[in-house]
Amino acid sequence: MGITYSKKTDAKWQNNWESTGLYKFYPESKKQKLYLLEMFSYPSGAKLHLGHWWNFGLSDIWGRMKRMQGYNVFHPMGFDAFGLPAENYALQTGVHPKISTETNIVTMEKQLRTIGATYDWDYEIKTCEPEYYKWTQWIFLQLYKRGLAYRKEAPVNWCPDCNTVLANEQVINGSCERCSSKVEQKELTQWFFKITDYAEELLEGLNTLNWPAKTKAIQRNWIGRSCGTDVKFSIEGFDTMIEVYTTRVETLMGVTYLVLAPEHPLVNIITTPQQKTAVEEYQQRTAFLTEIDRTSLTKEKTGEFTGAFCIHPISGEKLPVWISDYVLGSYGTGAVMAVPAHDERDYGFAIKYQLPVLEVIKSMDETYTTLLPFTDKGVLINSGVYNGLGSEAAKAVIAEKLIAINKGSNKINYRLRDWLVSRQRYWGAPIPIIYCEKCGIVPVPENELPVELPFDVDFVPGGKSPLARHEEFMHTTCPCCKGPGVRETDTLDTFVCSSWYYLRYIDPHNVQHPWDMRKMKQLMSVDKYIGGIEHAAMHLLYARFIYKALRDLGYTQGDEPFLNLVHQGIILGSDGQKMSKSKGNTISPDEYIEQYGADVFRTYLAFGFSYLEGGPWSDSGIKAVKSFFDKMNRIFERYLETANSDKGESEPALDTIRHRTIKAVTEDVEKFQFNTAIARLMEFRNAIAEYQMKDGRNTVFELDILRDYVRLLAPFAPHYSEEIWEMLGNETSIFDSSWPKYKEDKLTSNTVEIVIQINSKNRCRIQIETDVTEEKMKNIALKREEIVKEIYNKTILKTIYIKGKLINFVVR
Ligand code: ANZ
Ligand code: ZN
Repeated sequence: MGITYSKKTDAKWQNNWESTGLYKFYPESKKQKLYLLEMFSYPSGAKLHLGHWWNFGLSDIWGRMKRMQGYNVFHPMGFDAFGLPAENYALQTGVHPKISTETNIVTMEKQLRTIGATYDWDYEIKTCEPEYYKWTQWIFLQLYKRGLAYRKEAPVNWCPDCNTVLANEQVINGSCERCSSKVEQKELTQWFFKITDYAEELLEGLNTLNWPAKTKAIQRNWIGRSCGTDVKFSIEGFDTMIEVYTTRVETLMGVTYLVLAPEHPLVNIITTPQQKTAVEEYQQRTAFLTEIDRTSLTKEKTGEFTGAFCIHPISGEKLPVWISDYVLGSYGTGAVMAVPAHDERDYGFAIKYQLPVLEVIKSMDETYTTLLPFTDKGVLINSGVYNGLGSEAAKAVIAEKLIAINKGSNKINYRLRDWLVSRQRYWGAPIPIIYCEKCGIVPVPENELPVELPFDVDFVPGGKSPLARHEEFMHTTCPCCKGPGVRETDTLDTFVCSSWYYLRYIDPHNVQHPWDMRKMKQLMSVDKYIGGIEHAAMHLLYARFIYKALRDLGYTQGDEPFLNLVHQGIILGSDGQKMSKSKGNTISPDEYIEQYGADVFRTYLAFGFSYLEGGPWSDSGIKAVKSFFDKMNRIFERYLETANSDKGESEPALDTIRHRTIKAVTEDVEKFQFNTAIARLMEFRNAIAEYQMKDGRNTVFELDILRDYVRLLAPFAPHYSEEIWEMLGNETSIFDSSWPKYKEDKLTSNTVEIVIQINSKNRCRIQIETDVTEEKMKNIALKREEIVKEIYNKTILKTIYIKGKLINFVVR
């Protein structure tokens, strides 16, 4: 009986799964829940591409194994449907974002089914639908009520091409992450979420998470906890003080000047009349620079003297006060004490403006000739009573002294900034706020949500939100005084939509509440979250913050949304570059599916690349995987041909391989090491085939071994495995059967491989019990076909048997 596998098999089983509801999630099930989540997909116009198969097809392998292991797997899918690409596409083509997005979603839903992934589509969500963004707006209002959403004028990153502000996280090396235009700085009134209130908890919580170390490091770095001291310097001729923030207070005696950020509020007060023009010009010149430009280490330092002097808190010395853009207004106190001998930036600045450089730390290592700036720890010199102290000790002693004389305090700063959530674009969730001349900022009452995004909008961006040109949307009545009001016309950053979608999946059709608390408690947290590492500093931090904020409002339980995180690697173009349409190096999976079927393609992806590392695309191994399928066909065909014959002897060696394979595949899939798992299955297949062909005839086979084989294969090749499973006489889905279990005592074999030689030449090998007697060994060997034909008509002169290794027949 011939077995064929093709895309027809795929369709047969996809239809079968759909009609039997195989992937329906049953919340009432008594089995242990397991929430498997892949990051949202973005409904782009393109057909399903390689990345989708890679992300969604392969994580499905893990999910299927878990299902067979007896978990009640919750595996939803949906669409992150708001955002700039659809809006920019609309600007190019005139197709309304709502229409293009909806069309794309329909195509993608259809295509995602062809991957054969186990989604329960009843739980699908789309963030651009009012049923969803009603609750995005609701979350905004909850945060607003608790003071966690606020509005302020602030210098923001402005992308001149996208015509919108960007969060710090969306600026990559000074450029817009979407369009790569150079980002500018602008003063604007914007909405922020107070993520900084959670800085410490977001940092601490990382210790509890089973996430890749690199990702935790990125988050730690982004949160940027810094432990230091605020130090006060009085200003000559003024009552106020300049407060600086330093992490190196032990260098206090080496301060030779102070630097304020150009936008520091004291600048205009203390600048002398002679320096006024120069200082103001400098302020104007630096106003549009972004933080990235300003903090660049390679950029030449610039600055101006204010004409003012301050007094060193311990030595009482007079120090000049300068301004420079390398000091940021938004970090620490916006002012630094410059120690040019021990800080790179201060050193560059001091050399350029010929300011004194005073060395106060020298290396512990006597043989070391100090090159300035010397930024390591060491021993204090030129520091009066502190001379001879080590850096660490001096830090404590000097800080104590400053505290005692009321000139200092210990301080913790974070690099993390509040999350800027307003965008001046059309295709997003409207911010549910009304401005009233009389009442000020008025939140839209919850029972009036959603604030619907109007359809008929001229969405050409012009610096203001396109919604500001929609009279009907804009003008409304104030919920407080019933007088005239104007709506907020900015929309929410799409990262707000994606910061809570995993909660809505749990209860996507609830019209009363964002989710049912009982269901939430039953399903949260996400047990395995899969997505790209590019989300390390944005989505993954935002979602953790929102989850914690909602917990404090009583809407979630537990402290973290995603306990386990896996980053898939990236499949690059065959040129080693990131795949992109503009580079013309994208790969379409369609031809491969057409030619080989979904399972060969899935298995090839899983086998040909490391899921966690990715790599450049090549299809050179796909034929080998196809032939692996052909070879698998043969072992099943042979079995089916002999299924009704009597059973042969069982083979302990094969049983050992079986149990070893079960163990290895289970462990590898658990770790997302799919490629090695498949290599094991290939070895197992070879062992089965060898056994079947032993003695040159079909050995009647134990069904048990084949059943285990197909079940181990099933997560990788779900359609093919269902087909085989059915042929083996099963009436229910293979995915309703259980995952094979190995027996510890079967892992070590009590068999050895013996080489059979004739006149010292290897002829064949056999597996045999370790304690086989020479007599039995000889009998078995002489019955092997390879040997029979060699000694036919010859005389055996001698037999040499080396226990556990070989048997050699000397013949003539
Ligand atoms: C004196 C000093 C001496 C410093 C020395 C460094 C080395 P982190 O770790 O990032 O917190 N600094 C403080 N506020 C700043 C601002 N608004 N803009 C730019 N730089 C600022 O770094 C803290 C250090 O960065 C502080 O310690 C300060 O320089 C500088 F040998 O103070 B230090
Ligand atoms: Zn009002």
